Amino acid sequence: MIAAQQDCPFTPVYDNIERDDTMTDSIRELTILQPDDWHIHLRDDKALATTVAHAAQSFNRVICMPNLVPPVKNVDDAHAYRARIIQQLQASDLSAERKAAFDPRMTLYLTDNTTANDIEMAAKSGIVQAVKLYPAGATTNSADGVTDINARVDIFEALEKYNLPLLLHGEVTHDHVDIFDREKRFLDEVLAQIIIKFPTMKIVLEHITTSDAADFVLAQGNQVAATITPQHLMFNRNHLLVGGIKPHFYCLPILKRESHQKVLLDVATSGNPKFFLGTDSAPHATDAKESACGCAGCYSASTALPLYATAFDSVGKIDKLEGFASRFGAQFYGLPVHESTITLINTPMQVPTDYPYFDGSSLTPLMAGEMLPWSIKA
Ligand code: OTD
Ligand code: ZN
Ligand code: ZN
Repeated sequence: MIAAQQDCPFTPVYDNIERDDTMTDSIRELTILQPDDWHIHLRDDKALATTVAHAAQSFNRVICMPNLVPPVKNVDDAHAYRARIIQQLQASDLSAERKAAFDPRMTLYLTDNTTANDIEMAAKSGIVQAVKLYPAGATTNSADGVTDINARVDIFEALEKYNLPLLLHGEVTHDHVDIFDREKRFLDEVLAQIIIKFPTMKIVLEHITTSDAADFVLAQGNQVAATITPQHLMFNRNHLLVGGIKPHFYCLPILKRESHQKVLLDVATSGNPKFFLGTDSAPHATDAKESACGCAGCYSASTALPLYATAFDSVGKIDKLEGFASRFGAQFYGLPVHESTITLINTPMQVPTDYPYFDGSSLTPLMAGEMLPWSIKA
């Protein structure tokens, strides 16, 4: 099915970025502290057989998004979901060392019915790392999200009190707002006011896609940070739309214009600890993406580090990868960095064209079949 790419003019990502070779040419290997993924969708049940093994290959901690059907709404749901993930981890053929290192951290899905008591229980649970706010209808499985954010002040008070971070899908969802403007409108119309009212609440603006979001985060105190995905560092809306619609680049928030991509690369590689790794790896079966109404989400769990390394190297900043991937997120969440390491090597790898998924379906990863200049050293 993906054969369409052969007919589709495809620009290798690093061709559209001005390359600065001055510092990377001498570096052939890069050993960094073991990284964490602060935003991932592992899904549930049979999907976990694929996604957990892929994530646990490279990441120690992963923050598991709660947009299951039904969502993870309270601490009991979170315990049960974590147990299903661990069961799949144990059943995988990963090494004993990787199994011991993998630590899925849970999130609660904030709804109109979440109570302050739910937040208190979450903060004391030891497994819930944060609470996720989806404006209702913003992305996949967000129908149970919050319909009126300003009506949830009791929850924000509880988050502040218990120092539990609020993770935001930062887009407004009104039908009349252009899809390319939805992130900026959320910052201006919603988030700015929330921050004024709750100045000490820890907030992560997830998967930022615009220079507006980068500037917004830079203008706030240290309690506000952002994650950035590999696709938003490597691609822009031309990759999605020029020469044919490429459904495997379709995710939400949607890819923006190249000027935004460049700013995201700038801040991600700047060494500023407000910006850290969150893949937003979001699996959908290949036929659900290659469809007249294709699902949103890019799958990157298995090749995330080579993807990020490629993006950082494309601007001569591979030396900034360790902070972004392995230090800044832990720092924000108040967790220790890991002692183990992982080595990337400047040896090309081919991204698999697909992976087996559940019930005979397949999963097409981001950049399926393409060559990446960086790989993980065996
Ligand atoms: N974006 N797809 C999904 C989630 C994310 O907004 C997100 O976090 C998904 O499939 O769960 C997507 O495009
Ligand atoms: Zn989101
Ligand atoms: Zn997500």
